[in-house]
Amino acid sequence: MSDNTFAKDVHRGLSAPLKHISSKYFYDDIGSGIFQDIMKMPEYYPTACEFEILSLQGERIIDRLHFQEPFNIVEFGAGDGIKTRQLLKKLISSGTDFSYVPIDISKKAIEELETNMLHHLPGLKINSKIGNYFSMIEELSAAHTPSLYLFLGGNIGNYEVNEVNDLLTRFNESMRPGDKLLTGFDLQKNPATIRCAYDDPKGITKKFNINLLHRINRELGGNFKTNQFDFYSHYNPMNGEVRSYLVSLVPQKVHVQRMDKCYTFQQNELIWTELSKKYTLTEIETTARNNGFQVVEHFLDCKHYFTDSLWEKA
Ligand code: AVJ
Repeated sequence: MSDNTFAKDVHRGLSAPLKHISSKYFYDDIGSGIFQDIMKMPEYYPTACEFEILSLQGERIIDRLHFQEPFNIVEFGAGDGIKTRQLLKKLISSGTDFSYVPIDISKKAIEELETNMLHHLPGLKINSKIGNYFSMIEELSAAHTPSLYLFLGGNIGNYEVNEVNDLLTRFNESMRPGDKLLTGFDLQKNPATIRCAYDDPKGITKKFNINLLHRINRELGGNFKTNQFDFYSHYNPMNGEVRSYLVSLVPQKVHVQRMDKCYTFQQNELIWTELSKKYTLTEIETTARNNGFQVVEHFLDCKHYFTDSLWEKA
């Protein structure tokens, strides 16, 4: 991503009547490191749940693909790949002929993932792609190889309903009939459990959010005094939405060199940073149907906190 897009998005977000910065900007090198720490917190349950699903139910997921070999397993935004590895391990040990195709916009992320995967699974056929999801799906579809697309980790939770529909429609249009999509959705559950996952006692999630301001200081020459901002996260069990914010503790002005602009904050003014939507199984089924997919099966962890839902292009 070019710095210029970041500068434009920050400018637009901080000039809006309700200030906002997109959660996609959390993940610079430092932010990705803090996210690794979040995934290790006992309160942040989704990682362990999805690990359990892919470790214990990998064979059952594979059984429902009904693909002719060779096929592709295509992954969007693989991260460290530890969870995906559980699934790939099963396929390799059963001698299945497939290629693993991770797609990411970051060359560095792809190179690290490749090294790591090959270290653990030396027999893996890996065909990494650097670039945009949609153009890559089209390229893969043109080769007529059956494909399972992975969109794991609950990343879909960061999208608003209309964005989810746009994204899934575009995936669907680029896929071939019979291709499958496995998506991770965090499920609605005891609201207190969800609240603790996003408002942790050690303040790691706060640090993750404050890093956005550090990133603006580092990359765009901002002068945010980060100790003059707090973090606030709210779960609304009526609609399944966790929304997270930075809060300006005092009236203040912040200058950003790159844009040569000043942004004014009132006391207690918010910067909205993230949506982490929690779904019901019914909502997931409606979402699938509305975007041209048929649900094959939901694979839940034993606590029913999370699902990897397998869909087929109808
Ligand atoms: C990586 C988008 C799934 O929303 O749960 C973790 C990111 N934000 N804690 C999520 C996140 C705060 C995470 N996703």
